[in-house]
Amino acid sequence: MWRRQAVNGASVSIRLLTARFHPKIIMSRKLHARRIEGIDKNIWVEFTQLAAHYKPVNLGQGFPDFSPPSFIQEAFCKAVNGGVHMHQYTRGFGHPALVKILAKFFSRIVGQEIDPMEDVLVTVGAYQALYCTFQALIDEGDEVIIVEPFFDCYQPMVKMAGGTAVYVPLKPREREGSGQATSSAEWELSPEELKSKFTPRTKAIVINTPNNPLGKVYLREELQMIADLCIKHDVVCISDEVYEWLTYDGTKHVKIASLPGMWERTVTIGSAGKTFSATGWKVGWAIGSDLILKHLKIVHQNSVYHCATAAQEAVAVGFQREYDVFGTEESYFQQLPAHLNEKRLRLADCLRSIGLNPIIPQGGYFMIADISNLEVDLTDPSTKDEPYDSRFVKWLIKEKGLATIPVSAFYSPEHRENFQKYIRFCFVKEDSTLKAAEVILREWSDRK
Ligand code: IK2
Repeated sequence: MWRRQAVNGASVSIRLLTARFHPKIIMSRKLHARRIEGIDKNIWVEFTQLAAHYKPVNLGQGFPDFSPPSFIQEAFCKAVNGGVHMHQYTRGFGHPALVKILAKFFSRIVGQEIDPMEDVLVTVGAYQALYCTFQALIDEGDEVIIVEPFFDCYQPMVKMAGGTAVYVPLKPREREGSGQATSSAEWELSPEELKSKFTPRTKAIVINTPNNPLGKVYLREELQMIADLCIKHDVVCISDEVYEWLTYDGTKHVKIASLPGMWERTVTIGSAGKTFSATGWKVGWAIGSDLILKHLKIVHQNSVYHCATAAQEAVAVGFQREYDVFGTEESYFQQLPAHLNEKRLRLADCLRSIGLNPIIPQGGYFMIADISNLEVDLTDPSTKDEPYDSRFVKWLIKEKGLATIPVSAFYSPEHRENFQKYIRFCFVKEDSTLKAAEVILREWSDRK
């Protein structure tokens, strides 16, 4: 049905969406593909909407609320003003300047000659690098081992690729007496348990170091144990290292791709968003042997094809600068973790002072804390079927004006029920934001 209506002074015909045009009525077949069934809920969609509605102090989603360093902002402005070619398509698998410097930079770290044109793929954030990897490597019936807790998109991406996720947990080490773990270093993989998850159908394992949400940074020995299993069972390792520069207390990040025999079977995933505190730019990459990367490129060329030229140019300039000052005090890769360490300690002090038991992260953007000591009357009927941490977090947003993220979202649907007692705080925030969060938490604690 059509109706005439005035729009900006002109009379136009508007099509009214009546029942006659409703898809439910005109389509007799189901509209969605089976591969997207059961993955409709998304923690970031849900909590971003809640944050937009209630405008809480936001220690929820992992993005800095401070500016990226001036050298990279200037590089972006220069790129945008850099002539017509900065506004047009560049090389689909990655802007030449960016793949060249990524290859040069990471060759030095991995200890392997990385070919910029063959071994690097630039993507729309680490998200798309993960998506290309799963789509390119996983077949119907393949199993993918995922270490829990894990960045939530791994499981739906494995499902969309037709694979089956098999989970193995990081568990807090048993302590003498009744004390709980206080550091992410105490969360470990059991070698026996991990070994038991490998079957003839295992195609890949996904690890994330430093880990989101826990902050665990895998030791070389732990990575060697994983590497040995990958080699023994001829399995690919997908190593999500988006927080690679953010380690604390002298903890060293080790790339599993740098271990003997692992370059050929590892896809390493990175993010310029996390590297340069510019998450909105959505520039990421996958690096690995061309024997694997060529398959990711097929997915990329037939889906996204290309990423924003000016943003890639700016990231290239940023990496060139970091290459030149690597290992010096001028390096952003040294300055950022030092700066974030203060925020990490500050948040930990605050959480302890109100009786929470934070798990101190060795790396990354986040700190999780046990909320089981907190007595809260969660009577909101709209959340009654949700895990306890999710109900708690919604209550905290609505009643106290503070946003965090429930840690059960980083567990598989099968295991979520057993992990409802932690919430995740992002400490990569301005001091004023952390201060506002402290005021809320302390006032609440004083009133209890
Ligand atoms: N991999 C991990 C481990 C990530 O944490 C992220 C970004 N997560 O941020 C949201 C949050 O946890 O609050 C990504 C991949 C995706 O990175 P990118 O933004 O480059 O796509």
